[in-house]
Amino acid sequence: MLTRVSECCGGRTRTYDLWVMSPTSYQLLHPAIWERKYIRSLVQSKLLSYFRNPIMKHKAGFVNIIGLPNVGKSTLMNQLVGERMSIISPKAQTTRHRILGMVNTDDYQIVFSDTPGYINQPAYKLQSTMNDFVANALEDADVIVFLTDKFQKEEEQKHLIELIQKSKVPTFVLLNKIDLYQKEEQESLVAEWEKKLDKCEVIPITASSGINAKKVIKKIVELLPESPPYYDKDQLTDRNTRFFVSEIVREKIFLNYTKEIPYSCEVIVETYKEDEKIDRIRCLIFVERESQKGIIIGNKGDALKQVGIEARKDIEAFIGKHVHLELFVKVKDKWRDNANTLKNFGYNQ
Ligand SMILES: Nc1nc2c(ncn2[C@@H]2O[C@H](COP(=O)(O)OP(=O)(O)OP(=O)(O)O)[C@@H](O)[C@H]2O)c(=O)[nH]1
Ligand SMILES: [Mg+2]
Repeated sequence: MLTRVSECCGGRTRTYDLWVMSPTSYQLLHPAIWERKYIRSLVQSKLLSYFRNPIMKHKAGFVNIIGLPNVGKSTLMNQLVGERMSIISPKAQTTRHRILGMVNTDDYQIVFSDTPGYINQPAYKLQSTMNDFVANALEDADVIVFLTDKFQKEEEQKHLIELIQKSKVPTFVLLNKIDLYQKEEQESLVAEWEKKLDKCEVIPITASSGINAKKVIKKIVELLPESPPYYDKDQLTDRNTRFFVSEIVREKIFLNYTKEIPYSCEVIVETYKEDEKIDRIRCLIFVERESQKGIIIGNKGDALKQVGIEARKDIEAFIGKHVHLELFVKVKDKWRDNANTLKNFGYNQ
């Protein structure tokens, strides 16, 4: 008997096909074998466990990482996935998109979402769009991971705390950067968060070195629903190479320039040509004003050259191939507030 079982979760429907046989139909199929004591007991025990737990045991689900900017969300996702999926910088608001990273084993598939840091008072349409990614992440998760650290102000986390309190999705509070805490300080902060979000388990971690990362995975898997995988088991992310190339260039801009410059830049891969031994990539860096273009290029082009050298090295490591990288700078007036341009830049997912 083939049984189809469906259940709903966060707007998605999961369907399982189950083969369920009654003991009598099994006896009818194999009457001769049934007489043999050993095989009979084996079949009976298998069937018993099938009837006790008829749905397959594989687990899969969506785990969304949220928090204020700069708490270490991207560092955590990269650490858990074991790959450099998301770009990281010491500056706030580095991540601008929602990026999936998957952890696959024979028994489970965890689909992590790294999200932009929540911005309390968005000044640009770009930032409102980034906040929308966070709002969606609160709705379509099987498990939420709320990341915080001792440097975050109570007032700025208030809105996210309220959303978590209202949410029915199981949530972990991960207290990050414990490498920078005294033991007593860590203990008192854990106690404080256990009080503030009393339905959530609080786990202290160091995302950058992976302290307590295994514990986090174990706890998440316990909460995941039984489900077949959502993606191929050899898939690590939903994004293509062009996306990662543009993100790597953007990371180098975040690391090489100060003040408003990194925030005024967007990177687009204009052409990507794959030759046998080398990939030829041409990227456009958009800035908002002519004066910013001069700063990006630098004296005799030195600043842009440095970005190119650093980005090319990382892109080559990422794709495992030689790369010829060209960077061009263009002005796109007030792109951060232009809905159409934002859409063209991919801020509509
Ligand atoms: N000491 C220490 N630093 C960390 C740890 N985790 C992350 N960081 C640093 O914190 C800074 C921000 O890390 P990100 O992973 O970019 O933070 P984020 O939350 O993704 O930031 P946004 O993308 O801006 O929202 C970087 O300089 C990281 O190296 C940690 O466990 N310990
Ligand atoms: Mg980030």
